[in-house]
This record gives sequence, C-alpha cells and structure tokens, in this order.
Amino acid sequence: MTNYIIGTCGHIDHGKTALITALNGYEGDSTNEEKQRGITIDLSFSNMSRDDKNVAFIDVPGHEKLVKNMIAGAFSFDVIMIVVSAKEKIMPQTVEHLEILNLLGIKKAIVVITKKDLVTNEELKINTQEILNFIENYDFEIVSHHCVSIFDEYSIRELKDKLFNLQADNKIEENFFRYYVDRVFSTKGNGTVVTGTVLGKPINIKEKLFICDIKKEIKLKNIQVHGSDIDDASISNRTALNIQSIDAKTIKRGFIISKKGFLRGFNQIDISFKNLKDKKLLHNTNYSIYLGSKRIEAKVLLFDIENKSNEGFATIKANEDIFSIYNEKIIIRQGNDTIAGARVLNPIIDPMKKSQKRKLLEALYDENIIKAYQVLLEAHKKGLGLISSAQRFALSHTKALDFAKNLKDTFIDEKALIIYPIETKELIKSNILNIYTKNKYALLSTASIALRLTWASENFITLVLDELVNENILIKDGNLYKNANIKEDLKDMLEDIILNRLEKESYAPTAPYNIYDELDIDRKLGDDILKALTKKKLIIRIQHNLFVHATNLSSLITKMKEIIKNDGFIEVKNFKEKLPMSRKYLISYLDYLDNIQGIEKRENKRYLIS
Ligand SMILES: Nc1nc2c(ncn2[C@@H]2O[C@H](COP(=O)(O)OP(=O)(O)O)[C@@H](O)[C@H]2O)c(=O)[nH]1
Ligand SMILES: [Mg+2]
Repeated sequence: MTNYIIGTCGHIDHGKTALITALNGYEGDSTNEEKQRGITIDLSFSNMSRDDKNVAFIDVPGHEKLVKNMIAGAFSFDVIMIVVSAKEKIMPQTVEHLEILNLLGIKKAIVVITKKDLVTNEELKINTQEILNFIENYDFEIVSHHCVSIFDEYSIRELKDKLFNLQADNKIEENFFRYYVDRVFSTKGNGTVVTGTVLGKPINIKEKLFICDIKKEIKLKNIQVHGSDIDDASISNRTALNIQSIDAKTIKRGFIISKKGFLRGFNQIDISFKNLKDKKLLHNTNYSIYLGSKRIEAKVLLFDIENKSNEGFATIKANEDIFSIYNEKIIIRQGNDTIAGARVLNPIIDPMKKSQKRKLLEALYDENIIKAYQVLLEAHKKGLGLISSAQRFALSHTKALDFAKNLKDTFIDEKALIIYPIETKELIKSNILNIYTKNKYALLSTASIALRLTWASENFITLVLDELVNENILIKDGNLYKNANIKEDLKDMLEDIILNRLEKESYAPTAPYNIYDELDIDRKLGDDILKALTKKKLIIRIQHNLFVHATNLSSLITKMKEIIKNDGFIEVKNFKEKLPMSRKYLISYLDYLDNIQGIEKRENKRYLIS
C-alpha cells in the first residue's frame, strides 16, 4: 500500500478546505465554531483511496493567529498543496506558510490555483505565472501546477489523478518508532484514542509503547488507519491508537510516543538555526519552539553571543524534557512571528568543554558522523553507548557499529555496544594494578573487576587482564587472575583466612560479599570456599548471608538455652540484653533456634518443651 500525506497550505479563504471536500467529499470544518465562522481552526484529517493507493490529507488553518496549529500538522507532510486563489494571488499567510514549510525541509509541492471561475482566462494565465514565479523563490520541487475550480469537476478530477500518482516517499526511515500525538479524545466504550503520523519504524498492535513525556508504558487495544482496524502501522500512516487504561486527560498534543529505551529527554538541546529574512534570533531570549506537533516555551542561548550572521549554533533551554532526534526540524517563533528555522544537532547533552562542543556541532552540522564520534569519545573516556546512536545520529545499531569500526584508536565492545578511546585501556590497567599492589593476594575474575569498574565492559577488562598476563604481572588460573610472584596456592590459603576470620568475628560475622571485597577475591570463588567450609561442617549457614563458625554457634546455642532456663523464654529483648548485637543477627539466631529439637515457638517467644 502506498502511503503519503498531502498537506494544504495557503492564505485564509483561498479554498483549501473546499478543495479537499471537492476531492474526497470530506466536510472539513466540522466543529460548531468552524462552521459558524466559516474558517478552519485546527488541523483536519481525511483521506481518499483508489486501488492499493491511499492518500492522506491534512488540512491546515490559514489564519495568521492559527499558524501554531498549522505547524503541528506540517512537520509530517510528504507533499504540499500550495493553494492560492487565482483572484487574490499570493497573500501574507501564503508567504508565511511557504517559509515555514521551507524551514521544515518539505520539498515536494503541487501548486493549486483555485477559484479560476472568478477570473477571466487572460487573468488566470497572467496570475498563474505570477504565482509560480513567486513560489520559485523558495526551495521547493514543484511537481506540477493545476488551475481548478470546485465548480469545474474536470479540473478536480485531473488534480485527483495527479495526487494518486505521486512518488512521495519523503520521510527518512528512522531506526525506531516515533509518533507525535496531534489529537486526543475519549470515545464511549473504547476509552482513550490519540491520532498522529507514524515516523520511523512500523509498530504492531501487540507491541508495548512508551509515552516519553509522562514516562508511561502503554498497551494498545486497537490501531486504525483511515477507519479500518489494522495490526501494523507504518511510516506516514495517519494512525489512531486506542490506548488501554489511560485517561485521555493525561495526554496532550505534542506528546511523543515511542518504544521504551530509544529516546532520552533533556531540558537542553543544541541546534543550528537560520534566521528568516529580516528576522533575528536573540541571545538569552524566550521563544516558542515548535518540534513535531509539540510547542515548548523555552530560552534560546546563542553559541556565539556576538553572532552577526543570520545563522549559527544555539542551545534551547526549557523547563521540561525535550525528546528530539538528530536532524529533526524546528520552527522558532515569538508570538505570531516566525523568527527562524532550526535543525536538532545534539539531542543528548553531555558535559563537555565549549571548544569540544563547537567541534561536535560543526561535525554534526556537516553530517560528519565519524568526526562527531571522535569528539564525543574525547568527552566519554569511560565509554560511549552505541544504543544512543539511534537518537544521537538517527542511525541504526548496525550502521552505528559500521561507523564505529572505522574509527581509529578505539576499543569496540560489540556485545555491550560500547566504544572507548584506546587510552581508556591505561585507566583500566592502573585500576587493576592498584588492586593487586594494595593486596598481593587478590584473586579476581573479569566479572569481579567489572563490579568495581562499572563503566568498563567485560571484554575490555579481559583484554587488559590478558595483557597483564602477557607482561608477566598476573597469572591466569581458570577464570581468576593472581599476582605472578605469589607461589602459594591461594585457594587453600583463603579457606584458612576466611575460617579464621569467621571464628574471630564470633557471633557477628561480616557478610560474605563484604569479606570477598575486603580480601579482593572473586565472588564466585568466595562462594565456593564458603560452600566447601559448610560441607566440612566447619561453618554453618544460618541465613543466606550469615555464615557462623561451628564452635561459635554451639557456644551461642548454649547461651541461648541458658537464657530460656533463667527467664523461662527467649525473645529479642532479653536476648539483646545478654548478648548485645544488631537486630538482624538476633532475629536470624532466634529463627535458627526453631530448627533445634526441644525448642518451641509461641508468638515471638521461644520456650523449652517441657
Ligand atoms: N467561486 C469559487 N469559490 C470557491 C472555490 N473554492 C472555494 N471557494 C469558496 O471560498 C470560500 C473559502 O473557502 P475555504 O475552503 O473555506 O477556504 P480556506 O480558508 O482556504 O480553507 C468558501 O466560501 C468557498 O465556498 C472555487 O473554486 N470557486
Ligand atoms: Mg480552511
């Protein structure tokens, strides 16, 4: 099925809405206010199909005060119908719409000169030429132009044929599903429905989605495209999503729906901007930022405050999170004035020096991804996740990996999808050496080092450990690494060390993981040692992380029984008075007592069975 979205644009009363009605019978201005005033106030959505082709229309308001609603639809157009009255010709909102569409980067345009019945043939010819000449000032690809009247069926049919035969796959297929909500309503019986245009990858009815703005995972009840229930919606589909168990009031136009884990929100993003003719974006000034169907009030900070040219870099600083992706288009307005167009360069803000940031923005501006990676790596000594490439560079993981492989002086962990500058190896090395220098009996595995250096991927750690083995600093024993100059069998030594320690710590022994960390030994190894000692009945496991030396335990049990003999029972209170220790131990031992013959528990007290 071919899918594309055709949007209208043009001055108020030039016949946009009437044209759509003539094309597909859809009565656009449907709300009471729209009917009374005879103008389009908000976006209206309709479609027409023929054979396997489906054309969606988004009709926009032409009034200058309603440009904000126009933008909320315009970002998703594949083709524009530039609607101009043959009589009135180009008017202010024709110009403003053209400027905005130009800034949004929408290229394909069909010029429709309407109301030809109101002018003579001679006028029509002259005015058409004048209109086309004007539109040529903009960066559009004019597919065709048509002179029509809603009263001339033939002219409408001809236009309709053209609209069904467009090559209009305009959108770049991003690496994940994105969807800006443009309408929300609740239906009787079915609950909340949102509408919007699918950007990026398709979705299936069974998939869980995520509303980024309110951080909420959602399930779908139903997906509709132009009134038909479907299982999958794909790019440029005008799609209604019926969402399970969510109140319509919690969702607003401009919310972005995606899949969990793809989009991170930041209250700042970096952009490149270009001022409109005779307009100037000012430093440290508030503007309305239009991103998809979302409008955000935010501050713009110019990267170069003394910017004399009509373009540059800037940071948008908002009081809310912005979920944007690389190269996404932005319109910047102030009140009813369109000031500039912009492109998202850096949707993920990392702390970096201004000089680094400039290099990054320049690389992103030029779409030089390799360069951008290099700059980012300088700021990410502890690794740069490739997962974020989908948002950062609008790249798939595979493509991101291909780019990464072309980078010099890096270590790529393809499994963890992280890249590191190669000098990070020295950082990992010095961390490891530090452990083995402080404690020459350290006995660690890759996994146990990864627990300490949480930012370092296991593959990178293994690489470093193996280098240390080659340099004869460490010896590898199974999956464990020990100091090369230690000749003793550490494992035997450790059994003694741990047993002695547990004996010394009496009734309040340290938890196993803390012992392992203090001894710098691998957790799995430590667990094996405790298991072996338990098997030999030298220590007893009281609770999952409480191992007590056997001798200590029997003396403790004797003491507990004495308490019962004296007091008639034992409970936390009298136990603690006799043997002060933390409650966690007291309770564990009281519970343990229940396993011993001759003791019974009533409520929280233990008695000797008489
Ligand atoms: N004579 C004539 N009137 C038209 C034509 N197309 C639209 N109109 C009228 O122009 C007015 C404005 O049309 P509308 O579609 O609401 O304009 P919009 O603001 O651009 O959506 C309405 O009264 C229409 O009936 C046309 O081809 N010929
Ligand atoms: Mg209208």
